[in-house]
Order: sequence, then C-alpha cells, then structure tokens
Amino acid sequence: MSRLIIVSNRVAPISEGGPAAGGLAVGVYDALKETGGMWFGWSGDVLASGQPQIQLEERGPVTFATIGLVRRDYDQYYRGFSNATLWPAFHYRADLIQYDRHDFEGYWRVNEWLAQQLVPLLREDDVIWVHDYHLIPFAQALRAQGVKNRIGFFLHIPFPASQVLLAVPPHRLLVEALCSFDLLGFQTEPDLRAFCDYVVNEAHGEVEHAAKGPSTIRAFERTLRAAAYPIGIYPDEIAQLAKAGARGKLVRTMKATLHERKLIMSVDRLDYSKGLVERFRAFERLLDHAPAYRNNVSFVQIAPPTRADMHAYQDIRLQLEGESGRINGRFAELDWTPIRYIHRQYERQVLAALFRESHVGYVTPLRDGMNLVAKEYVSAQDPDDPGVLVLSCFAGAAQELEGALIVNPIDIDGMAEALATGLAMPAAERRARYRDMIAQLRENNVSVWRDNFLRDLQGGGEKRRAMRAK
Ligand code: GDG
Repeated sequence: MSRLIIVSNRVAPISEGGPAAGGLAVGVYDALKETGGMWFGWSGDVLASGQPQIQLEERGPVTFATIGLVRRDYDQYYRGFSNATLWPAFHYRADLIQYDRHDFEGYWRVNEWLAQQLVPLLREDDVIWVHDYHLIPFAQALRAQGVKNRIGFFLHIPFPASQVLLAVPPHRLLVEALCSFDLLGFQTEPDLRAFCDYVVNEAHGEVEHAAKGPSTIRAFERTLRAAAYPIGIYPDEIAQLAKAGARGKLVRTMKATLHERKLIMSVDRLDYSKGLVERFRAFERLLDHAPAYRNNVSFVQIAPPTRADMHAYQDIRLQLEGESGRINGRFAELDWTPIRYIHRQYERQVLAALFRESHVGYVTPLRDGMNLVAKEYVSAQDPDDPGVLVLSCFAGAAQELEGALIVNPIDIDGMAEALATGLAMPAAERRARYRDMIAQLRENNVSVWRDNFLRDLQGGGEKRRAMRAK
C-alpha cells in the first residue's frame, strides 16, 4: 500500500487530548492517525537568523517532519499573501484584501523552498495530499523538480465567486497552479461550482461533469479532476469526550454558576469571518425583544486568539470587547452577566462538555468552508435531551445539517428569532432534528472524507497510467 504524505502549512502540535484550536489540524490528524504516514510542514517556529533544518519525529504510526521559517518568509508567505490577501478574498471580504507584490513573490518562493525540502523524503509510490490555501503552488513546485507522484489538494476554506477572486491580482497564476494537482477537493458543491465557473469563463477551459464521481477539468494544458468532499469528524468520539468532560470539576462549577438559567454556547477562533459581532448584536436583540429572557439565559462565547499579530485581528478583538462590554453594561444584574466572552483556549473535552450542557449551539459565521464546531456541537448532545443548533447558511456545514435552524448572519432579527425558537423548542422536535443530523454525521465521518478523497486520487492515477499504456 502506498504511504500517505500530508503536507499542510502548519503541522499541529498534538497533545494528549488531540490538537488545539483549528479545524485543519483536527481533521488532518484524525485522518492520519488511522492510516499512518508522514505529516510535513512548518513547525510554528520563526527563526531570527540561520538556515532552518527539517526535524523528524516518529509518533506511533505517524512521522512528523517539521521545519521553521525565517522571519522574512513568515511575514511574506504566512502573514502577508496567505492571511492578508487570500484569507479575506476567499471569505468574500474584498474590503479587507491587502496586496503586496513582494509578499506574493515570498509566497511563491516559500512554496518552492518547502517543495525542495520535501523531495528527498519522498518515495516513488507515495501519495501526496496537500492542504489549504497556503500551498496552492505546491504541486507545480514539486512537478518542476521532477516529482511524478499523485498529488491531491484539499481546500478547507470556501472557493470564492470569480468576481471576488478577480480582486486578487495574480488570480490566474493561482488557478493555473491549482491545475498542476491531479485532484482538487472542495468542501461543498457551491465551492466546486465557483471553481468550475472560473475555469470556464475566465481561463477558457473545459469542465466535464460525471454522473457519479469527480468532474474532469481541462485547462492550462492540463487535465485533472475536481469534486466536493465535505470534511467530517468522529461524532462518537466527541460524544464520549462530552460525557467524560461533564463529570469534570471545571464544567460542574461553571454549571453551578448558571443557577438553572439556559445556556447558549459558541466557540470560534477569534476571526472576522466567524461573524461574532453580528452574533453578539442578535443576542442583544433577543434580550430587547423578549424581556423574559433577561436574567434567564447566559451566552458563553469562547474565542481563542489567532493571528494576533495582524491588524485585522486586533481590530475585531477590540470591536468585540466593545460590544460585549456595551451589551453587558446595558443588561447585566448584580447576579447575572449576559455575555461571558472568554478570549482563551480550553481543552477539547471541556468544550464538548459545555456543548452538551447547553440549550443552543450558536454557530453563525459570515463565511466558513465547513465549520467543524457545528458538527461537534451536534455530536456532543445527549440524545434524550439534545440542544438546538442555530447555524449560518454561509457555513459549508449548512449544506448537510438540515436539522439545524438555518439563519442568515446579516439578519440580526432573524438570528434573534432563531435563538428564541431554539430556546423554546419542545423536546420531541429537538430529538427529531438531532437524530436527523447525527445520522448524517456518522455516515460522513472523517474516515469517509479521507477515504473518498484518496480513492479518487489513487483511482485517477491508475486511470491515467492505463491511458498512457495504450
Ligand atoms: C478551517 C476552515 C473548516 C476551537 N477553539 C478551541 C478549539 N477549537 C477547535 C474546534 C474545531 C476547530 O478548532 C475549529 O474548526 P472550524 O472548522 O470550526 O474552523 P477553522 O479553524 O476556521 O477551520 C473551516 C476547517 O478548516 C476544517 O476543514 O471546517 O471552515 O476555516 O475542532 O473545536 N479546540 C480546543 N480549544 C479551543 O479553545 N482544544
């Protein structure tokens, strides 16, 4: 059997309880721990000087191959083009896109350099699976060094509509580079459609849809395949974590402070794509319009820091601190704080237990490739007395989780209404919605995601070889 090589920007530090905040790390680690193989990428270290060296570490069936970045590469490739240009563009925030040619050159250069570092570690029959927007040029860079292996790419974030992508000056180079992969995976059908639309209308390529399986793309003198592979989780593992966590002291103490009030829970990296400000305002609207909820419901927002050295992230933090302070100032009582906004990370087990204890999971990103929190929330519920998921229509997860109360995060009144509906929903309806969603999550768990992608990546390779042999 071929060895699986995972390449992602960051190789996540894995602690006893699994990876910390970040959906890619959670999904990739879950996928790799069963099959074994190698995980290659940035260690998270930024070096002031010197030449970064690869570190190899064997842990069970997984070899972690990590390397540091020098300061200039970190600034141009990671903070610059990846996170100040691509992240906002791919999340439809054309207003936040920053572009600097030198950063783009740095992005390309670091991709080529990382590819060079990986080449000596590769074996002929390795299957290479590259993840996310930091590494769009990676296959092109490997091919330039003579690598013939099958190389697939999975985009964890949305693929934007062409009119938004056109705002990124080197959009054509990016899509051309994507066409060097053998298989492209997107989170949802709308993302796949957006990519195909660019190929046909901007790159004058061709798309051939298959009745079943990936579409065939012909563009930039390459033929490749592309499909939607919605990422999953292991729902039963989360349910176990939630049950164990609920017995822990931290969660019991927290529950005691609620004094029987209902609980609304949110967990997100503190990112402007997650719609936190709109979410806070909708909770305020609920308290305005339904005074019975005052002093009867608490909203806990856990938002661990992320990319805190970037302006846009400092701005959203300040904005959120302002909003939570203002709303709490308006409504708090001596014995009740409406919003508990916590800017730090907790263990996975604690999060799962808080999901289980809560009445509403409030997951309302402005855009999100998938959103694993939504899936974790459902998985953590008590099947006899489940909470209700309020979910943004702009999260990829909304394509699958039809049992959620789907909201538009721009519609503050609509979100406030959904919160009220969720808080008052009868048990029979909550159970029916939960059953529907948990069945879907079990059927499309993270192994299914991985296996479907790898089947198509390997299958595509065999088909190509057979075609060459003719
Ligand atoms: C990207 C895409 C896509 C959060 N806070 C803590 C913590 N987390 C964990 C959550 C969840 C993960 O981090 C976040 O995943 P999401 O999917 O919600 O969001 P992104 O980080 O933006 O992930 C996203 C994903 O990749 C996978 O493809 O779904 O659309 O943007 O697992 O539970 N974990 C711990 N402490 C925290 O405080 N331990």
